[in-house]
This record gives sequence, structure tokens and C-alpha cells, in this order.
Amino acid sequence: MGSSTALHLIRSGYSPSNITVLDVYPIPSSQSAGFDLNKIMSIRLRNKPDLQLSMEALEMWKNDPLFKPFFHNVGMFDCSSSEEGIANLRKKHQALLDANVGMDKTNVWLESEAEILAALPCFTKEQVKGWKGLLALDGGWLAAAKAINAIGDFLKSKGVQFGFSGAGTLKEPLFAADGSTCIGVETVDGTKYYADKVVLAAGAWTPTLVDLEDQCVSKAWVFAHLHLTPDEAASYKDIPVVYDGEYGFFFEPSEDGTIKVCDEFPGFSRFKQHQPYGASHSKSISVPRSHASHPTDTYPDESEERIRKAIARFLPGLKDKRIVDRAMCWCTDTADANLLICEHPRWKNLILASGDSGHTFKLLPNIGKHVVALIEGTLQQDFVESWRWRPGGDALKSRRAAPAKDLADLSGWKHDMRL
Ligand code: FSA
Repeated sequence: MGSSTALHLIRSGYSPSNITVLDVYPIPSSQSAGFDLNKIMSIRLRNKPDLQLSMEALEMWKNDPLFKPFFHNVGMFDCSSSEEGIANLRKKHQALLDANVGMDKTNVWLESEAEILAALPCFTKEQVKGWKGLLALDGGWLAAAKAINAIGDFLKSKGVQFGFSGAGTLKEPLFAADGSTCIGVETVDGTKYYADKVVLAAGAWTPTLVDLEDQCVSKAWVFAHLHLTPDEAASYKDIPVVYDGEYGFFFEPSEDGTIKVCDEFPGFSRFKQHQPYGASHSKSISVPRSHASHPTDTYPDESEERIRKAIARFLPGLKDKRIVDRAMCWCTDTADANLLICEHPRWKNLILASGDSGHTFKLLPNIGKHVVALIEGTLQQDFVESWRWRPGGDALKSRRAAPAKDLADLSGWKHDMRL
């Protein structure tokens, strides 16, 4: 959300030399959830703003020269073989049709095994017995880290200022003599940056930096990588992203034959006593621990079991393959899964852009446009309403099947590096 905001400030005519981007790691930040091989692109209708936001994003992924190279429009197949899962997918299909924006042309219900095999020749008849699902032809995957990197290159070429490492890690916001007007930030190396507006777009780290009054709970999701031989990879080339809410999802192999497999589950929290800026005392906050700063961390043993189950279902021919990478990436959920994009109610000119709720990467091309609108006081009213400061509700569960389990109760993931 931060890089997208910087991009849209430039596209709106602000002078690049007046924009400063700060981050712990150089852009594309290796601890951002978006620092990934791929993320899903699909139209989701969970909350009111979702339709407009995902349609705008789709248009930019398809046509904007900066983003176009990173959209792999191979389709997304949302499938299930359980009675309840299939019924939910039928409802979802109907909701897409009811949105009345021409999605009857791009969403195809696959009822029979033969139809599924035609879309996914890598599957076997035996494997897809009883499966049904929705093929979204306008979906696919996004080369995530590469897309953020392209924004980074653009920002650099325009002369945007950067601060990384100690010069990009927030110590605290700076305030005017009134104590409530934010005039910049100080970073941990002691640098002071002054600005008319400060946008805090720190993803899953946001609730650790300023007190969000429990509006966001940061959670980790897991992924595994398999390496395929060129022959193996060839049979999965250009296939749609396959997603089954009861198992997980996977993507076609990357150019070097890496397949990413994820399981779908309510995420893992990591609660600790911690005092974010603005809190009067330390409180229980879910604090991310990134793979970038702890490269030997993996994921819990229970995830290994679930990922193996997902591999057996989706890629039975590869079920004995060695997993070459295991990692967690961090998102932050709000209670209602709407974003949290608003001015801080106590601190004028400090703008929060957070609350991704696990579904915001696809908005990389356009989300910054709305942050700029907020800065300029022109954000559309329904977004102001949905993204407002709104304590209360249960962000630990959010709109997922269950509350997140805590990593403290799980074994197998934590591997401190031996020096
Ligand atoms: O936009 C999408 O449907 C993809 S979300 C991918 C995902 O792994 C979630 O399925 C998961 O529950 C979590 O929110 C992280 O992102």
C-alpha cells in the first residue's frame, strides 16, 4: 500500500523529491507479504468496496504498462468436492452474476469431470471425481515481488527519496507543539524526517508500531515450494490457479520450475506483551516475526501435514517430492475484513493504510489512488465509511472459519540461526 501510494502521488502530480519512502528492507521489502513468487488475482465480493476495487485493479493489471507484465491471466478455478463447498460456490457464482457487470462472460461453472479436465489437463479423471467449481477467466496470478520491484524502479527513476534499514525503521512519529499534529517521523538511527502528511503503510507491523486499539490482528499464513524438472513443469504450464477452501491452493510453476502450495486455514497469531506508540501501557499484541529477519524459521508441524494433504489432492504425482522451502508470511486482519485507511483520530496528518485482511495484494495498482484521495479529502464516501477508525469486533477471528491459533502453542516452526 505504501509503494502504491507513492506511485499515485507522482501520477497525481506531486513532486517526487517531496516524497520519501521509508522501509526496514529495501523496496521490494523482503518482509512484506507481497515479497512472493505469486499472489492470486480474482474478483472477490466479500465487502461492499470489493467489487469496485477489484474491477479497477483488474483493469490496471490488464492495461497499465507498469503492471501488465506481471499479470498472468491463466484463470482461477475455485473448486470443491464437498456438498457444502459446492453449494457455497454456486452462491458465489450467483453473486458474481447478480453484480451485473458482465461477469457472466468470464465466470464459467464447471459441472462435469470432463469440463474440469478440459480446463486442467494436468489432472486425472480419478483425481477430480466429484469435483465441481467456478472457473474465473479474468483471474490468474500476479508476479508479486516483481511488480513491487517495478514500482520501486519507477520511484527511483523519478527521484523519490528513500530511507532503509535504521534510516527506514520507525522509532516514533514527531508532533508539533500542540502534541497532536504529526509533522514527520524519527527512525531508529535518529534521523528525523519532516512531512506535511505521514502515511503509515507497514502491513502486519502496523499494530506493533502505533496503538490500533485491537482493530488489527496480524497473522501468519504458510507456503511450501517444490522444484519440478522441466518435464514435470511442462504439464502444469499455463494452468489456472486452483483453489479449494477446504484444502488450499497452488499456482503453475515459475520459469525455474518452482510450484508454490498453500493450505487454507484461519492463520497463526503470535501474541506478546508489547507497547506500541500511543498505548499507555504494554498490552497483548500479535507481533510478526519475519522470514527476512529469521531466514531459518519454517512453519508449524501441523502445517506440514496440511500442506502434504493439499499436495496429495492437487498434485498426486508429486506427493513424494521434497519440499525445498517452507515459510510464513504476515497479513493483518480487521474484524470485518474491510481495510483500515483513515486519518488517525488523535493525530492529525498521520494516515493509516493497513488492515489488508489477506486480500489486498491484488489492489497494488489502484489502492494508492484511494490513499491519495483520502490525503486530499476527496475519498468517496462509501470508502470513508468502510475504512474508518472502528474499534470493537473480533479481529482475531475476523470473517474466517475460526480464531487464529497462537504460534506459542505450536511446534516445529521456530529455528534460531546457529552462529
Ligand atoms: O484474494 C484471494 O482470494 C486470495 S487470498 C490468499 C490467502 O492465502 C488467503 O486464502 C488466506 O486465508 C489469507 O488471507 C492469506 O491470503
